[in-house]
Amino acid sequence: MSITAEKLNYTQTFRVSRLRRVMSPVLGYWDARGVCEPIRFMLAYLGIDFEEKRYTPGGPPDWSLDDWLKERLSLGLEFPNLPYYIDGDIKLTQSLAIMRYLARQTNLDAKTEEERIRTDLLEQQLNDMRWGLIRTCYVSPEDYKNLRKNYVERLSEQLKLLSQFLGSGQWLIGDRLTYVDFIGYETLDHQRLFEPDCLKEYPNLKQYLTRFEELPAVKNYMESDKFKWYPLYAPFSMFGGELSPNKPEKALKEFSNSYMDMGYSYPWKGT
Ligand SMILES: N[C@@H](CCC(=O)N[C@@H](CS)C(=O)NCC(=O)O)C(=O)O
Repeated sequence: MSITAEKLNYTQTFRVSRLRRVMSPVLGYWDARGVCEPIRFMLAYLGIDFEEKRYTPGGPPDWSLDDWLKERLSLGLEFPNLPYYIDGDIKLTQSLAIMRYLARQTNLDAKTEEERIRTDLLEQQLNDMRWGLIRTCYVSPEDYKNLRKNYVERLSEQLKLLSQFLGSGQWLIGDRLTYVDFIGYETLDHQRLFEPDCLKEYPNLKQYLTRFEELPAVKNYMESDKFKWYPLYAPFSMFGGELSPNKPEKALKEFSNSYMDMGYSYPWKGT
């Protein structure tokens, strides 16, 4: 009897679910949202139990990365990096590869050529956007002021294009939630935390974020102790690593490693 593609898929699915029964997958990243939170959201949405390993950077002035570096080469990762996702004998890094892997197994991937065109385009567009913000913030206090100003000037155009792309759709590729929506939510939420009024002219983007937050599994996750609004980024980032003026009340209570407590000042306050 020949092995059909269907059987192979069945075998692979069985193998993955068997491994999952034996041990939970492990997700490793810094104790921050960074580029990992879309994966955490996705796992919460899918109801996948996983073990979380959160690494903590040291304090100033050297911001030691030892907590991660001491394990970096011992995990059997082909390209050691954070985030990583270890699911039995599958050991992945690169956040987008991890998300695609999860999406393929759970119908959160694109199914038609038209959907693939949209997910590929969005995945890269959103990735550029989130790294644009990260690059603006991982700079010296002297450079930050101008970079922030330039970034905010360009942000509205980026949001306008995304708003047009979404149009009256429920989700980014249309009426079906896919893995790119998890990147979409995080990317837009980081922008509005950075520049609170930035979505004012784009009601469909605001509604999109609310729609995402109201997905029952997402809502449960965001109301649980597992979700942390802050830090978004490393403590040495000029934004998102500290007690932000825009921070929701819940996060204010939880935050324990404030940039300001370490004797640094907020560049945007001019202090
Ligand atoms: N393209 C990679 C970027 C990964 C990356 O830059 N990770 C940072 C945190 S955002 C890190 O600290 N990596 C640990 C390392 O380089 O050893 C992804 O999307 O996963």
